[in-house]
Amino acid sequence: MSKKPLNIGLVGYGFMGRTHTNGYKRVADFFPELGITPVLKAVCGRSEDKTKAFSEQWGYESYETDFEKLIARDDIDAIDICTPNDTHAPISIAAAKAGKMILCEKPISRTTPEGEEMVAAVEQAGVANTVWYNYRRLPAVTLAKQIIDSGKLGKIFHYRANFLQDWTINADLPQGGAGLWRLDAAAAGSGVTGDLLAHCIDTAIWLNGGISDVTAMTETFIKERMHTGTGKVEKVGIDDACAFMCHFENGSLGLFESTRYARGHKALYTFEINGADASLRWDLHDLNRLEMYDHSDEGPQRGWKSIHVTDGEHPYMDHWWVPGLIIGYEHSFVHQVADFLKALEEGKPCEPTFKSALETAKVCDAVLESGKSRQWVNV
Ligand code: SOE
Repeated sequence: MSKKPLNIGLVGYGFMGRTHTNGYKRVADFFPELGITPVLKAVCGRSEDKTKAFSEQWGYESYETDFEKLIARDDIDAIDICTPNDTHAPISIAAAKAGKMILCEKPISRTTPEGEEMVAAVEQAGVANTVWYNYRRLPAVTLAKQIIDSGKLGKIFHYRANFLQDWTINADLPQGGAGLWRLDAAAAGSGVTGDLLAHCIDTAIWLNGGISDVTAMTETFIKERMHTGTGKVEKVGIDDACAFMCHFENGSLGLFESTRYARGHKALYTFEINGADASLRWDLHDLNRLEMYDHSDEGPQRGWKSIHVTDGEHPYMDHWWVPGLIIGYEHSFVHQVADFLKALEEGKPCEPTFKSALETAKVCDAVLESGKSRQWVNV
């Protein structure tokens, strides 16, 4: 059966350029039922040498060094944005005006107003859009969503999440440039709040509903760093660490912490949700497992159980190996591509859309504002 091609124009060839491209390359083999298939048409980056090398290594048919030229091409259907956060708005808005579909890396934008312009652009153009909050698509996290939606947990009292890293403790690390743009407030918008807590907030809203108000504490431990762009030592404008408390609209209480200064932790994303009847917890370092405590289990046998989310009946798993065999981080991106293509076929939105992802941006902005004012802030 011949499939309908979806011609991809990827902007950015860094870490996310690789994860997304891997998703496009794997999806047809593992989701053969899809009638649309991605085609690696072109990759775009500012450095010609690096862009050309990436296109050859990963199998793109061509490359561009100017995103406007990429967007203007008639043979491109969808623009995938894998560049630093300050470029998400201009690329998305130009792509929407040209009628292209858009898949944008998280967070949607540096700020809520910037995100609002992006939402207006895609809605006016009527183009398909999504933001890559990939952790939703890990089978254990999707299973948590199914269990919560079934009502099994009863009334929810608590939601807590952490995202801990340790890669910026070295004061000699510069701000700006490849990878390190995450330390430059002008490029990133914020530090751990937009980079890491955004993941936790996206998952939390998806699992537990909207957040109404927040109170936060933020800290910048290293106040000055060499700026790669200017060659000068400059003030650091990002939050290195952030912790916040919040109320969810369903009446439950939230507690979130993120830092790049938790020595020993590389990407420890964990969440736990406690209801009157059951609790769930998940840990990215053991991503195939979902832990559950069910109070309706018989008394003496009651306790936390660990569900190995690798059976054919578990979300996405019938597309992979045989029961009991694990999958990894990269599969979440394959799943996001599969879900985007399926949504296109069905004429439905692929969550989180720009509009839904704006909710996460609003919580991030409220958290940053509260970190400055030391007051509760409504979202
Ligand atoms: C930062 O180190 C980072 O790469 C984030 O930018 C990603 O979104 C996260 O998934 C892993 O950590």
